[in-house]
Amino acid sequence: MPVANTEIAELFERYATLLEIDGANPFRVRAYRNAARTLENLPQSAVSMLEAGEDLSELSGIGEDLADKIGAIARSGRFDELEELQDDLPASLAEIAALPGIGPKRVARLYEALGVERLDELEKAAKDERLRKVEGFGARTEQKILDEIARRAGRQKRYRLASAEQMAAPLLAYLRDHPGIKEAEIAGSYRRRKETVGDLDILVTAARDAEVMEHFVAYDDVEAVIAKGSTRSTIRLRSGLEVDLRLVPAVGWGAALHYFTGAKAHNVQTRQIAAAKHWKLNEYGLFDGDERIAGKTEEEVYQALGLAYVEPELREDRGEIEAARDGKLPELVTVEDLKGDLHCHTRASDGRDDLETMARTARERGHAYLAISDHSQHMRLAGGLSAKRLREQLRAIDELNRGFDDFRLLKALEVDILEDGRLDMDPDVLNELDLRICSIHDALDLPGDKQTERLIKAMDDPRCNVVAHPTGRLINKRDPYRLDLERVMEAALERGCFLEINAQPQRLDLNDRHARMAKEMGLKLAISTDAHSASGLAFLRFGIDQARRARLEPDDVLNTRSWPDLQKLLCRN
Ligand code: DGT
Ligand code: CA
Ligand code: CA
Ligand code: ZN
Repeated sequence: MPVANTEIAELFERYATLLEIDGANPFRVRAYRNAARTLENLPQSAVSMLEAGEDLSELSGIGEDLADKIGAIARSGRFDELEELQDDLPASLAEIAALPGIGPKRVARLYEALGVERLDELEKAAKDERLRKVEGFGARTEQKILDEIARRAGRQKRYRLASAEQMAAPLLAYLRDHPGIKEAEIAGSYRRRKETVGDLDILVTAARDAEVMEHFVAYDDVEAVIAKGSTRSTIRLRSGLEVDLRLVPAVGWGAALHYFTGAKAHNVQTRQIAAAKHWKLNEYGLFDGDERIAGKTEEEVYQALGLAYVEPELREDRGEIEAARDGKLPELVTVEDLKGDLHCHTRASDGRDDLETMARTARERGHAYLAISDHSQHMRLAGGLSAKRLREQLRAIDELNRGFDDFRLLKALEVDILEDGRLDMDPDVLNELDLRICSIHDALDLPGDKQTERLIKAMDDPRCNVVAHPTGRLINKRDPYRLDLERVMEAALERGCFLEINAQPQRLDLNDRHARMAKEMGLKLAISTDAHSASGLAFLRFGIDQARRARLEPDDVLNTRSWPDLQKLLCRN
């Protein structure tokens, strides 16, 4: 049964939160959190690993007990312990704990002091100014909570691209497996690689039409069949994600793929170009009266309209039509262009694997280099490195590098930018590194001008090379901090610093619009995984997705270069 890793991770996360509210043993709480994180960072689906007979307890952070629980969830789609706990503690408490600035301890306090169990009760308590009377809450928290509740109410659920992919890939394989189905592709925002998707739009052509829809609605993971027709059906998966399936004639495959890939605003443009030639473009083809001009392939449709082929990632009506007409489309960067990865963690801080495993895996992935950038000591909870521990790591890196002739570990550090803009490491030690990744992890709610100055001050230090996850946002979880990104980019450009596209599926930071802004200013970017395990090194392609949406070409990306060339570029003097 295809339960996505992220779904299991969410169950564990919710369980950990409820345990914490319940005052359970912190080690137990942490075990579930760690397992959730391992699952989130796992590139293969845990369920398919189980099906292949693999032993999940070999994954770090997952013991036999947790491996059994994952197996049980995979079989039943349910997590019994969570359901039992929810008999005693209202599940809605976990929802409240997830609000920014609250957390499990404060939920317990609210529950005891005011009997607040649900979001609507919390909202009422905040509106009645009763919250501020509880220890640890003030008028400001009250307002923050009200803002957040209002924001959530106005938002339909959108799924992170990587989560959608974990649900889409097995479904697509299932469809392609059917002997009557010839072609099957996912169109829509998914094909455009948008950072979140609202629903999946699948197109198929078939030899035996009648069987297609039966096969589709018989899929294991279906929670509800919303509509079932002869050419179109809609289902809802257990995660809540909806999927549209359309059966289209092969002769119009390209036109349908174009139409349902969108975006709508792009389609409006292409339809107008057709109309100006007195033609008609729709999901069945491109027509001159009754005569079909094109429609079998997308390439054919673009060509007939006098346009170069536009990659799906660019189809957002952000100038791509004009570029396609004038032959000025960018040669988009691909994952094969990347020569290495410039940000990752090992066990020395909060990563899961050791240096050697990270190195071996990166080399097997075809990387020529991997920068080891554990946290600096300001990140105490993440096991940040002191100067002494960093120097030990540098020696271990030298040792390992002696064993490679086609690969190199780069010496780096993810240095915390302190609240006053200083870097959290002795300058002499920083000078011993190949590069320095700098980032903000605390005081996220500074006013915009202060946060901007903090970042620019960090870049004033000639040792700063790359600013990691520059806006700090977490998709669907945390907004970016207040920041004048344009000023930051200008400052980076003046100083010979760079910014990052962090490829963690929950970060994608910079996002596509910001990355495009950088490109237009002439600022190059790193695409890095920020991997916290060897398997996390597979996430580069999610960074590439957003880079392509931002029109980035190989030259715009730092790590398309060999290490000697990159080294020259990083040199700030
Ligand atoms: P989503 O699902 O919110 O992430 O975004 P999309 O882009 O996948 O949008 P969706 O699922 O509503 O529709 C899929 C594609 O179908 C959309 O990108 C363009 C096309 N489409 C849907 N409705 C219309 C329409 O009314 N006019 C035109 N021209 N195209 C449409
Ligand atoms: Ca869609
Ligand atoms: Ca749709
Ligand atoms: Zn990091």
